[in-house]
Amino acid sequence: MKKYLLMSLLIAAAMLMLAACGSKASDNTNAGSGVEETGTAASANIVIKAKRYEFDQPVYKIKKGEPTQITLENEDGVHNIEVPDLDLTVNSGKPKVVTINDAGEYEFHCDILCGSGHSKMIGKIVVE
Ligand SMILES: [Cu+2]
Repeated sequence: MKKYLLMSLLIAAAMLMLAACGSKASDNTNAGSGVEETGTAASANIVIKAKRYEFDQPVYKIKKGEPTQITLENEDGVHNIEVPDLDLTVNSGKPKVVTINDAGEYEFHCDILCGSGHSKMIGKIVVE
């Protein structure tokens, strides 16, 4: 009887550990969102133009899995874009080539305190 109880405890503990590992693994994939910054040549590119206090488009589209150069141009003031869900920041004059492997909508914002309308500087990258 004692042996049976011990076995059940061991099995329960093993299941808990498996469950914990399983959720951790899926957290990691979400956090990374499959973005890779690559040194390879881009086969597509998008240009995001920023000025006080807006971006030139509400939505920018990127194809899933396609190396895409993201360029930020500041038309006035000093702005950048930060995409928290992709762990990605693009500064003016420093284009980045990224490959995003997970389709979805990724909100970005200006991450440089550029003035009174700073908090309105929000846009979206749609990956499909
Ligand atoms: Cu700003």
